[in-house]
Parts: sequence; C-alpha cells; structure tokens
Amino acid sequence: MRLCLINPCNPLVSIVKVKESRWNRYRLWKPLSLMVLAGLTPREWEISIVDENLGAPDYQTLPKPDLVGITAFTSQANRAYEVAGHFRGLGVPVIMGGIHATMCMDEAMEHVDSVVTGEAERVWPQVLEEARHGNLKRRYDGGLAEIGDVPLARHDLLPARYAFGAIQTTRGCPLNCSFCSVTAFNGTQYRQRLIPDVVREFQLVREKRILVVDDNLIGTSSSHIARAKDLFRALAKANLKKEWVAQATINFADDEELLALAANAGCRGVFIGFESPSPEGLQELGKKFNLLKGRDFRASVRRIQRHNILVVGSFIVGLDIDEPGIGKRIAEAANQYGVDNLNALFLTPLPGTRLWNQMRAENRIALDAFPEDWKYFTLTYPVAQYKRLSLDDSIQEMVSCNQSFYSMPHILRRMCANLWQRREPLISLVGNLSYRNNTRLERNAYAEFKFQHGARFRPLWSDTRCGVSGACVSPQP
Ligand code: B12
Ligand code: SF4
Repeated sequence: MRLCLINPCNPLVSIVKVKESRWNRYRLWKPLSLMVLAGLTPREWEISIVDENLGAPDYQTLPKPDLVGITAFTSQANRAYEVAGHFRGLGVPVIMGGIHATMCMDEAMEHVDSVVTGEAERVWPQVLEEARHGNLKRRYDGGLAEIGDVPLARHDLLPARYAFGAIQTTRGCPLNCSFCSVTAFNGTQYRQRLIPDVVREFQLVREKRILVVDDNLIGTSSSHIARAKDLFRALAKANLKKEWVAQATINFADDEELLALAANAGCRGVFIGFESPSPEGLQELGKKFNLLKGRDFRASVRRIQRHNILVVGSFIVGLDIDEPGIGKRIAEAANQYGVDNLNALFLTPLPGTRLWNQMRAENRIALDAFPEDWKYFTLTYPVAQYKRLSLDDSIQEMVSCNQSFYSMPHILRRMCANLWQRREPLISLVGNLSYRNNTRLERNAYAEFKFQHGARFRPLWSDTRCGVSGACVSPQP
C-alpha cells in the first residue's frame, strides 16, 4: 500500500520565494507533522512525503498512491483543497489533518474524504487499517495524545535540502493568549517528552541546524525549567555537535544557569513574543506573562545575548489600541530592547482563537470569502478591520516599522555590535538581509493586495455589531 503525505505550499509565504530572494533558502524548515505521521505508520506502508515548499511536483507523473494524507495550517488550506481535488479525481481517498482541519472541520469535510481532528497519535493506526479495508470514516478525533505515544519522527524521508531540521520536545501551553491557536489545539497542559527519547531523536536529525518547534521550550513553572535544564545537560552530554533555535517566553532570561546550559547544549537563537511595546497592548492580547515583575526587556535581552544566543523579537500591528505611529514605535522598542531581528506581524484572527470569536462577532473579518481568502492568513497581510487603523494606515505602519528597523544604518550597527560581542555575526547578517529583502517584496505585494481587495475594507472600523461573517463555524475541540 502506497501512502503519500503532502505539505501544500502557499506562494504568498516568504520561505517559498527563493527565486525572488536567495536569502530565503536559509529559512527553509522541515515539516515535522508529516515526519511524525510517517513515524506512526506501520512498516508495511510504502511512504513518500511531498513538501511543496521545495517546489510542487507534477502529480500526474508520480506513482499513483493508495491513500493521500494532507496537512495544512490555515494559510495553506485552499491549496490543500486543490491538491485533494486532484487525487479524488483519480479515485484516491484523501485524508486531511492538522490545525486547519481541526478548527474548520465542516469546511474541510467538503473537500476531502476523511478528516482527522486533534493530534494524530491515538487514531492514525486505526485510520490506516480502515483505509486499507476501504472503510474510512468521515471523521476521526485524536484529541490530545499521551506524550509518551509521540513516535520518533521519520527524519530520513525528506531530502537534506533544508536549512533547518525540526524536532519537538513538549506540547501545550497554559497561557492562552487571545491571538494564538496553541492552547485551543494542544491544550493547557504542558506535556513533556522523555529526555532520552528527545536525545535519541536529535541524533536522527540529519541537518546540522535544528528548529525546536515547541511553543515554549522552557515552560512557565519551576518544574518546567528544571526539566529544561535536565534536557540541556543530556544534550550536551550526548555531544551532538548540533546547533538549534527555539521559541521561549521572556523568563528564559531570568536564570543564568538555564542560559549557560542552553548555550552549552547548542542553543544559538531564540524567538520571543514581545507582541506590543505598551502594557495596555499586552493586556489586550492577554499576554500577561510579559507584564510580570516590572520587567526590563533590554536587560533581559542582553542577558540572553551574553551567552552567544541571538534574539528574534516578534511584535503585532493592529491592536485596538494601536494608532498611526505604531510602526515606528515598535521599531524603536525593538531597537531599544536590542533584539537581533524583528518579526512584525498583523493581528490576524486565526480560527479557533478567542480573537477569531471576538472579531467574527463584531463583523471585523474583512477577508472572509473562504476558502480562497485563507491564503492571506499568513500574518503578513491585514485581513481584518482594525479599530484605529484604516487599511492604508495598517500597511503604512507595517512598512515604516520594517523600513526603520531594517534600514542599512541600523543593520550595520547591529552587525558591529555582534562582531564586538563575537555573537554569531554571520547568522545575524543573513537573518537581517533576508528580512530586509522580504519586506521589500512585501511592499510590492501590498500594492497588489490593495488593488484587489481594498474595496472590501471600510475606511475605519466602526462599532456596528451587525451579524456574523465567515464560513468557518466548527466548534473548537
Ligand atoms: C514549526 C512551526 C512553523 C514553521 C513550519 C515548518 C514547516 N514547514 O512545517 C514555520 C516557521 C515555517 C511556520 C510558519 C508559519 N506559521 Co507556524 N507554527 C509552527 C509551530 C510552532 C509548530 C508546528 C509543528 O511542527 N508542530 C509539531 C507537529 C508534530 O504537530 P502538528 O503540526 O500539530 O501535527 C500533529 C497534528 O496536527 C496532526 N496532523 C497534522 N497534519 C496532519 C495530517 C494528517 C493527514 C493527519 C491525519 C494528522 C495531521 O498530527 C500531528 C501529530 O499529532 C506551530 C505551533 C504548534 N504548536 O503547532 C505554529 C503554527 C502552526 N503556525 C502558525 C502560523 C500562523 C504560521 C504562519 C502563517 C505565520 C507565521 N509567521 O508564523 C506561517 C505560515 C507558513 C505556511 N503557510 O507555510 C499557527 C497556525 C494557526 C493556523 N490556524 O493556521 C500556529 C498554530 C501557531 C500559532 N501561534 O497559532 N510555522
Ligand atoms: S503566544 Fe506563546 S505564550 Fe501565548 S498561548 Fe501561544 S504559545 Fe502560549
């Protein structure tokens, strides 16, 4: 039996724009979900994985599979349905799973034969068995997996053309920020894989550089941090000669021992969500964690960097409190905190989040012709009506934010600081140039976007709570 697992691409996402900006080659990450599914698949299945981010193949020329499994983030959904349509046309049953199929189950069911909601570990062997006998059900619900059931992912099934391999050590997040899908999808409980399993899996990754996909590698409580320290000790002891980047909350900076152990285990960069330069913004997003202890963000960033770890700071444009001038304010805050890269994103109502429910109830989702419009849910397009920013304002704020942070003088200043502190100057330069180039590409994309969709936005959002838009009405898991 032949199983083909597919990660659909979205040409509007920067990592696939390798022709337009060669720097994006250094930002290609391996799709872990499909490697995990392959790890759960019994050996009698012949498995192939197609990652369209490497270039979509001509499916006509591939050997016909007996079963197709498609994954998708929301931004990949409409391409997922196109690919599904192709295989269903050939009579091949198609199963879809992942975050979008879970949050928009009814919509997904219109386009595929079977939908798996939630995490796959508990149900995937049963799905395969029933597919083999031609008895696929329309829906399976995996819920939340026992963390011990997460298999070793099949890192061998994709070519070694990626800048980063991928690995996961924990699932779930208790913080439930309003804009984020993680708590709704992976639950509030922070589930930790056994350290020996993680070390073994690190050994299986072929790439020298690895993205640890955990939403928060160190967790939020003292027992989580103790576990992170044990993990870092075990990784260092295994002498893997790998370098890795991870996501963490700002409390990463609060423990010198933790930082030293992380660096010693190969940590070279960390993504941190600062989200808003103002306490009111953090309140609005429910990101109360960043408000604790009257934190000095600059000092926190410096403490991390002293361990030779780069800091990428993420901020959101389009909060209800954001007014014209927010773009510059964010760039100034990012410069003041001293982050090595800034990732500014539009506030985006992702299905299943508290923000989605709120914006849908307030009729503020401007791009709601689904599934076509999902392709704009990349966080790099303004898909909603913002309270104090018109469409033009929001784009202007994003452009000025990036233009300011990624101006050549600012990049050079950061490079000099990195050289002086002997802190990964090359990686930092690549990161800065790749972001700079993508923001240039995005400026052109915004002109096209405004031309095509400008009329769908009201000049400034007014509080007319009239009805509900959007086709995505599945209940949350
Ligand atoms: C790593 C990651 C990335 C990587 C992706 C690398 C790659 N090529 O896959 C990068 C950095 C490129 C990325 C980009 C983006 N990401 Co991202 N990312 C993640 C992250 C942190 C981990 C995903 C992961 O690998 N998990 C580990 C695997 C094992 O879990 P999983 O994917 O959930 O898979 C399990 C189940 O879902 C299920 N399953 C999945 N697929 C399938 C398919 C079938 C057939 C079946 C049966 C089951 C099944 O089984 C798996 C095992 O249980 C998640 C957060 C999260 N916790 O999920 C955000 C997340 C997925 N990203 C998100 C977003 C918004 C984006 C971006 C749009 C914006 C951005 N700037 O971040 C872009 C879009 C990229 C695109 N369209 O191509 C959102 C998506 C929400 C949504 N509704 O779509 C998430 C949930 C984060 C959030 N804050 O809400 N991301
Ligand atoms: S943004 Fe980060 S801290 Fe907030 S819920 Fe999502 S994963 Fe947790």
